[in-house]
Amino acid sequence: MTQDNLRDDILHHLKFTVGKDPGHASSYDWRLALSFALRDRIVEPWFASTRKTWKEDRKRVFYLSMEFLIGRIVEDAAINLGLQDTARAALAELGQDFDALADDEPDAALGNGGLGRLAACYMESMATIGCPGYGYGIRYEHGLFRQRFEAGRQVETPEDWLTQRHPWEFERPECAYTIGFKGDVHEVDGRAVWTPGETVIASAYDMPVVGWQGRWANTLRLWGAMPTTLFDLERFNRGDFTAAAEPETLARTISRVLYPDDTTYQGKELRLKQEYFMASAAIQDILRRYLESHEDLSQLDEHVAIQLNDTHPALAGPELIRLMVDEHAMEFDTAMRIAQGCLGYTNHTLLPEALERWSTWLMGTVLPRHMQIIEMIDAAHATAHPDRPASVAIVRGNEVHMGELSFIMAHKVNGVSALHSGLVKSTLFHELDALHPGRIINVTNGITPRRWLRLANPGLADLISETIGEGWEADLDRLKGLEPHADDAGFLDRFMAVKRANKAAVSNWVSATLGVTVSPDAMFDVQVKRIHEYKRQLMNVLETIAQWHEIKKNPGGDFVPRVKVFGGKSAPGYAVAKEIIHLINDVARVVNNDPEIGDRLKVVYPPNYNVSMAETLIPAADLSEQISTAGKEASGTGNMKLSLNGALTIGTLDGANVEIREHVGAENFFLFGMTAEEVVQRRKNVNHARMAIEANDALRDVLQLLAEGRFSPEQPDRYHGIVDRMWHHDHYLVASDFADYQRAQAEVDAAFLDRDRWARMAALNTARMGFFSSDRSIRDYMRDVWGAESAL
Ligand code: H53
Repeated sequence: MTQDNLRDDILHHLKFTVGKDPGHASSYDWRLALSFALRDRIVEPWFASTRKTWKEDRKRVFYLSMEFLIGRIVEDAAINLGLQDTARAALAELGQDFDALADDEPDAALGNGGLGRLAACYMESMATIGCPGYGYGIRYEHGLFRQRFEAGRQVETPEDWLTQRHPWEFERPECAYTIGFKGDVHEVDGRAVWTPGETVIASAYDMPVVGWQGRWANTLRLWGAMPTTLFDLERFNRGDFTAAAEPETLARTISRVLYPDDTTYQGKELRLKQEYFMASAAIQDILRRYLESHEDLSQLDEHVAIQLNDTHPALAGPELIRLMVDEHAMEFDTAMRIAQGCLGYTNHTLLPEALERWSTWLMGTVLPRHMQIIEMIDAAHATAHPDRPASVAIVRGNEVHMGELSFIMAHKVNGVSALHSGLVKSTLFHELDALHPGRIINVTNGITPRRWLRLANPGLADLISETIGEGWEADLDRLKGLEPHADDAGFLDRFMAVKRANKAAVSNWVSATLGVTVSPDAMFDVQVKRIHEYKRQLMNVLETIAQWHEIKKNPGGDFVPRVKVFGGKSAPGYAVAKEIIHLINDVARVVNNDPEIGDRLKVVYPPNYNVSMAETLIPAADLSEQISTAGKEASGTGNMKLSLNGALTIGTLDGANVEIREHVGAENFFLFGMTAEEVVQRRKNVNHARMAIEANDALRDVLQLLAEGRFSPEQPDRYHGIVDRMWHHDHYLVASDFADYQRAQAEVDAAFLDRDRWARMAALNTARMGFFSSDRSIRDYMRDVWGAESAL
């Protein structure tokens, strides 16, 4: 692919696909033309991959997820095709700037946070490895809301990525399935017949996902909902315009919006419909594909692996059984065995508020046949395990428990980090584990190094290639080759020069967008993730206040300059998280405008943290805050991105932090806080918070400042709720971990002052993160769960 070819293709698409004259084309037009030209290059490997999988009758993996947090696509595609430099040069000839066009692309924000981004990394890794795979999800018209701050408060506005043309999708109107809801079930000749009361159509939209070096491409198939009944012309002609459009409105509601809750469960009927809509469309599509080349479904589990990304797609199990039994006349027991052979279930949380449960009434109303099948699954399990405790039943207390359903329907259940998988075994599914030893396994999460290093941090990526040679992007263990250079002053200078340049770029951006000046020589201390009590952004901001207070008490003192960077959204209905956001913004306003503080402390909180912002902030971080209450963060993946990009972690022994610390070395990680067991013990002391606060003058002062309204003079009682909860309902043990957190922060300061030591530690973090490539995670799944092989 030469520069001339690509230039001509871009011009061709600008003219014939976008319909614009170069003289009048906007950045948007040029970006579309570039996208189409790159997309053309994916189509060949995409077809070739499908043909090969088909011809060799390979086992295929279907990854079902309600979220795919893809982010931008153009640059990622260019990089994986090896065409980034060519595209840059071709565009330059046309008077266009590649980076500006890449920046023009809206994020595909079809996810909330970690779980959705993980699904996107896994799609990319499957394509890189050549694992024949399909992603199934929903084509939400509105992805995750946009976040703005108004007087420091989070305000949500709708996200509308699809108001622009989406050049990466292929519409497949011919690939459509009917999805039923409600109605009733009758018996006809001894067979159950479900007559749905409502139906919608699931219509497919395909996105090719190309792997590193364009050797393989898989499909991400997203379903859009359409009405089954056409527009009611008769009603329209009678003048009843709203009623005429009613079926359409009803149907489209299903794929209208992404639920903005991360790790909380809401129990809304529309959400249940969305989950079934996706699961049913996926299963119908899987069976249709399979039956194109096989006689019947008896060997399905030898050719098909279906992964449930959390319980959200769990209805795939009952739906698969329903289709095998009701439509393909299979015996229930056989259908159950085959379904279990196909299904794997990934658990992503132990938080009780995140575990999905549906009232039997709602399930029975919305999906009457599935409710029967769920009861049959439960009964079959009870029969097979006559001594099973009542607490493992799927249906109990008038609720359907989706965790138990997923566990029982799957042949493998996995947690997402070693610590989390251990806790899944010893707590959440303790009794089921005893009945099914060996079913629970661990697959530690991973991240794709193509997006999170090659794309996000080209300076560091180039330095790595110059130092250890090309090819580490697809074999991340090779980063180990950097280790000997951690003692080479010349290398460390270059390593830190890259970091400095990334920080300078962020500081320019912060100054342009937020009007806050930050020095690139200060330590960039970054906490970016969803706002949640268990992630303890509150502990970070309280420590920030303590630091401000220290400087105020000793204005002539020496302090290591820090920029506290926060990023993240709260669920719209999560009041406590929204108070924390407000507090961070109030603290930022006071601290940043305090002339006595100067460069020694700044707080920045750019609104609307998303994948593209992560790509900017992560390469500029010196310190990575991974400070969740131990036992609460299942894995974390931001922790991996930051460490890979040379940030040192201050963190608790939670989720994948444990394994990161083992890999990078305890001496290159700032550990603090209670362990998961200590957390459980500590909570038994009802006075834990009061005792911790009374023993810590700095924390007491901070709470006093908050109580006095020092950060909200216009409304002095604004943070009384936070102060009160700190004293009396500190469920996530902020107070109990605070002193040790401060101790660790002081160690961070000391290490940062020793520039050489810091550089060495940072470089060793990058060098030792190979294990956390999502390629390794996908290989683990292929071997331990899916029984699938690479087709490359
Ligand atoms: O999944 C990530 C983990 C992270 C965990 C997150 C998650 C969601 O984003 C949403 C729902 C849910 O149950 C869990 O909180 O720790 O890294 C990917 O496994």
